[in-house]
Amino acid sequence: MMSSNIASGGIGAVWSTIKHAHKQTGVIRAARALLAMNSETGFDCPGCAWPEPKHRAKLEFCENGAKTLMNATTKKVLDEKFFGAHSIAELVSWSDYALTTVGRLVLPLMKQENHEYFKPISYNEAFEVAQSWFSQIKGKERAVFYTSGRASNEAAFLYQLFARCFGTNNLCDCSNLCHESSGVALNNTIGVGKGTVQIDDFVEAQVIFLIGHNPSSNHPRMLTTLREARKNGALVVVINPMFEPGLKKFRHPQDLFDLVGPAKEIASHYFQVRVGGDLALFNAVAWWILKSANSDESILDREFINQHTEGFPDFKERVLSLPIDDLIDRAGVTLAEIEIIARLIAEHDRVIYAWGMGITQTTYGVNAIKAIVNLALLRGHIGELGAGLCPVRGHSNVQGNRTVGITEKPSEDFLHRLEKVFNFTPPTKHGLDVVDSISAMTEGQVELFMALGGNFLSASPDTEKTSAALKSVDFAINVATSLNRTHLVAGKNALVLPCLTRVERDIQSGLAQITSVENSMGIVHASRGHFAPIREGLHSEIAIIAQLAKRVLGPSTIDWQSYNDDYARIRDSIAACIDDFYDYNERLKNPDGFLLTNLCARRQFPTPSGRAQFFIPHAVASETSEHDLLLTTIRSHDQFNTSIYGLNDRYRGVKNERQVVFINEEDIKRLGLKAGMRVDLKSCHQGVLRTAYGFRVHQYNIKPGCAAAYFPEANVLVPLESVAYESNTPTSKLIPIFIKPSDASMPARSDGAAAPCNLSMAELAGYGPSRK
Ligand SMILES: Nc1nc2c(c(=O)[nH]1)N[C@H]1C(S)=C(S)[C@@H](COP(=O)(O)OP(=O)(O)OC[C@H]3O[C@@H](n4cnc5c(=O)[nH]c(N)nc54)[C@H](O)[C@@H]3O)O[C@H]1N2
Ligand SMILES: Nc1nc2c(c(=O)[nH]1)N[C@H]1C(S)=C(S)[C@@H](COP(=O)(O)OP(=O)(O)OC[C@H]3O[C@@H](n4cnc5c(=O)[nH]c(N)nc54)[C@H](O)[C@@H]3O)O[C@H]1N2
Ligand SMILES: [Mo]
Repeated sequence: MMSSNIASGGIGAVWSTIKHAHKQTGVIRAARALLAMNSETGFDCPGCAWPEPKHRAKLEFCENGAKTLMNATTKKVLDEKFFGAHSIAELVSWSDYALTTVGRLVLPLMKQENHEYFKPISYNEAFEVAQSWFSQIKGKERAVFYTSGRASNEAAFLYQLFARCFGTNNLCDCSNLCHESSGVALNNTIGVGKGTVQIDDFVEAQVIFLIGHNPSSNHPRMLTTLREARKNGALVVVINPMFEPGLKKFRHPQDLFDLVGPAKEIASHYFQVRVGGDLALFNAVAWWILKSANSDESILDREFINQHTEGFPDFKERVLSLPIDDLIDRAGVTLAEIEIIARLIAEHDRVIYAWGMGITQTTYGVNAIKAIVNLALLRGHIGELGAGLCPVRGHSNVQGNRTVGITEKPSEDFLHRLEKVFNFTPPTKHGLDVVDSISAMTEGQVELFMALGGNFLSASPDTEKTSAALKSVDFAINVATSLNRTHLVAGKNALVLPCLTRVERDIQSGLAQITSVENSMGIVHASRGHFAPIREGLHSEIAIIAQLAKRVLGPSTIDWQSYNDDYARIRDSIAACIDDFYDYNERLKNPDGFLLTNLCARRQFPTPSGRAQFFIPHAVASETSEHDLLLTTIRSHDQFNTSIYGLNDRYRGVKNERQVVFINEEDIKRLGLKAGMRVDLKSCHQGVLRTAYGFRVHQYNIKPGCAAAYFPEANVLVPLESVAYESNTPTSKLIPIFIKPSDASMPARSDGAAAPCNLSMAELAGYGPSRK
């Protein structure tokens, strides 16, 4: 069990950073890298999307950003000898940890059908091979282009232009698995799919909600912001089924006084909601506020509601008719707790609502976010200093990728602009998102898969189904910095094209190039490479896309080579297509970058009616089938998504392993289990049984009836067909499971195709005493 005096940050963070630096980069090179990162003339942290504060510390980084950076600046390379010595089949058997830490990709690689080894080739040979593959495709929509959120605005814009010139909108991305639910919910309510706050708002806020996210591991620099807010008297309210020790106490790792003094409290309030219970919880809070408003109207912001919103009367009527006992039962909290949360909202004018994956990756995730927006609208907590909505983004440029056109559902307006600026007819039919791409692959409708970064296989749900889907594709092209499972599995024939990382100098036609990114708060700023490339001749992502486009598209109205030679020209083209990027090159010279227009922050809502929409909740039918526990999948402190930097999860007390399942003491007893024992986890969806074998029971302070296991190890349990309504995001945070002690005769880890579910519900319940 965790100890209650664990604090996030502190000496532990410093020590962990040094240890990692020592293994990956060397301590001096690491120190140089850390000094350049997030400085005004350096590069953007390749980790998360949390913004830099206006007054930057000399060293502006966090432990986890530092680990991501160490991996990018490692001196270990995968050379000819490496690929001669290890077959693809052997590499597939390696753990994600081993693949992450073995070294950088520096050689273009080719896999040919039925060959056991990757063959190193030159970039030029690779482009020729790719050209011949593209020319064989029987239909343009039979190609899928995936993007992870680390590409710069310039690379992302060029990539979508290439895909659309080729003839498809199949531009799925990691957002489909991440904040898609936020985009959908915010677009439908306030008219813009982004947050409304700036970092300064946190310092002014009276109350800050942290809903379903764990900044102590995933956005550690946010803790510095929260600490400032606490100093100014703000209350920080956590809503999370797991007790996250790192959210309770914090020591700033770059502040000497903080390292030795008492740890600072972050969370002032902690509510342990049931997994998937957030929609019910926020509806119950709205119920309490509206009911109280019957006797005291002043707790509503009537002026805001009248001037800026639509749908209030229907909303009020519906919410007051909701069965409150049912809501609190689903939320797994008491009415007294609902009252405390409601009062925090009703009695304060400056409230920020921040949320993450705990909300977006659930069946009713879109509605849960709309229910959060309802609360902000009731109280006018939007577009005022210290108040607003804050979806906390993941990848460092995931928001920017969307802004510059990475989406399978482009707006008509954007396509018209592309047509006008580039003189070609872009496809108008909407493309495939991640889940639909996997289904299309399974049905034999995809011939070519290309990925600009990311790890499509391990990031997607239903690992075994996704693996089979990727294997069925004829051709796969992965542009990447380090080796991962997708590169080993995707495509009967495959290319892996290594590229520069953001931290390396990118020289084209003799000139050092800059790129740009957009952070979680809509600020676009420049990023400059600092280190010499790990290998001479290593191409940038932009160079790879431009060279590929030149060859695949042949004579074109677009001068791809000029984009390759000078990235400022790409920015000019972005500005020609998206008004908000006017004077892009000029404005990028400002060391703090520039802010994209956010109408909602000015209380202007670009919805069809010009008003923010109240969401009218439905009475929700039971969302889960029979189960032993509701499983959520989470990140450890030592990973960045599918890159596993270490095997510890410091704050949660896990050491040297990842096959663990977090269960409450009460449930361990109820299910006849013992802490420390190995168990198999089973999910059954639409008649298909999925199993994750051999997880160790870790007794933990998690909401009774709920369990947690790490992503990507538990992805095998997430059914491809189980998605959030409206956003089609896999429900990685809400998986009903059965659990039973491991059968020693079963394989130690999940390895086969999903077996048909030939057990009856009653037999399945035998996996442990059922809850009901
Ligand atoms: N170091 C590091 N930093 C990262 C990443 C990383 O892997 N490592 N990933 C990046 C990316 S792409 C993203 S999207 C973000 C992710 O950052 P987070 O959104 O923090 O992601 P998760 O670790 O998935 O955290 C989910 C949190 O939600 C809680 N939770 C689970 N289920 C529920 C639920 O039903 N309701 C509520 N209220 N809470 C729930 C979990 O207990 C956990 O604390 O971080 C980014 N930053
Ligand atoms: N069960 C479950 N599944 C989840 C989640 C969950 O919480 N639970 N979270 C989801 C979320 S929020 C996300 S965002 C996705 C993440 O999905 P992805 O973004 O696809 O996955 P990553 O692990 O971030 O991708 C890492 C790989 O990107 C490559 N890479 C790193 N830097 C660069 C670069 O600069 N350029 C290029 N070209 N390549 C680079 C490296 O090869 C590395 O192996 O996973 C999702 N999957
Ligand atoms: Mo993400």
